[in-house]
Amino acid sequence: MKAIAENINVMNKVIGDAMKEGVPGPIQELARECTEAGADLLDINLGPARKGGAEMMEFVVKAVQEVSDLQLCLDTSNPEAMEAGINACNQKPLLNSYSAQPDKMESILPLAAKYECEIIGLTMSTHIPIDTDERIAVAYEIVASANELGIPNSRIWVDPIILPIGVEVGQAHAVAVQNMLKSLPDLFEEPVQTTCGLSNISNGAPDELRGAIERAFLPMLAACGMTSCICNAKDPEMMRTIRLIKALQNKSLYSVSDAELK
Ligand code: THG
Repeated sequence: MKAIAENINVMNKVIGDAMKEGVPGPIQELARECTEAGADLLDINLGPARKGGAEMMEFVVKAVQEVSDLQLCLDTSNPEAMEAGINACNQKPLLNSYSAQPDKMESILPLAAKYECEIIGLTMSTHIPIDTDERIAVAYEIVASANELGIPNSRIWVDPIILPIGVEVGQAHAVAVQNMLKSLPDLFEEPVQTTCGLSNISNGAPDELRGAIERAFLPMLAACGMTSCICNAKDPEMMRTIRLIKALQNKSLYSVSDAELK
C-alpha cells in the first residue's frame, strides 16, 4: 500500500497562496513533513491552473525537489502544466490523471507515452459510473487506450473514483469500488496498479471525524487489492494504519514502532 501524500494542494489556503505568489517556504516545509511522515510519493495538485499553470508547476516541483527525494505525482488537468512539471522532475513522475473523457484522453495520456511515465486512469467518461459492470467497462476502455499508445498495464494506476459516503449513492458506490477491485485480476492478464483519493470518502463529514471514516475504508480497499492511496500524510493515525497494512501484507518487516503514533 503506497501512500501518496495529498497535502501539497491548492485547496489548502496557505499552500495555495504560496503557489500563486511563488513563495517556496510553506511548500517546502509541508513537503518535508509529508516525507518524514513516511509518504511514498508526493501529489502536487495545482487544481485547474488554467492561467500560468506551467510556470506554477515548474516552481512547485523545483521547490519540493530541493527538500525531498520522493517520486512526485503531478495532479493537474492542464497539459502545459503537466509537461512543464515532467521536464522539471529529477525522476519520472506519476501523472494524475486521465480518464475516458476525450479531452483528457487526447491531452494528458499522450504525455505518459512521450515521456514513458506511469499514469493514473480515472474510471469515468462523461460521468462517474455507479454500478460495477459499467465501472469495469470503463476500466477496460481506459487501459486499452493506454495500451494502444504503447503504455503497458504495469504503468497504469486505475482509480475507481471514490465518492463521499454521505452522498446519496455513496454507500453503494463504496461497495461497487470494492467489487471492481476484486475483479481486476480476472480482467487484465498483466496486472494494473490501483489508487484512489481516499479523503473523498469523508468529504462533507465534520473535520474531526474524517480520519476515522478514511481509516475504516482503507483496510477494506487493501483487502480488495488496492495498491496505493492518495491520503492525508499529516494524519499520524493514517500513516500508522498504512505502516501496519504494509506489515500485515508482509510487504515490510514489522517492528513494534510501526504501531506507534509518530
Ligand atoms: N483521484 C485522483 N486524484 C485526486 C483525487 C482522486 N486528486 C485530488 C483529490 N481527489 C485527492 N486529494 C485531496 C486533497 C485534499 C483533500 C481531499 C482530497 C481534502 N483536504 C482538506 C479539505 O479540503 O478540507 C484539508 C485541506 C487542507 O487544509 O490541507 O479534503 O480521487 N487520482
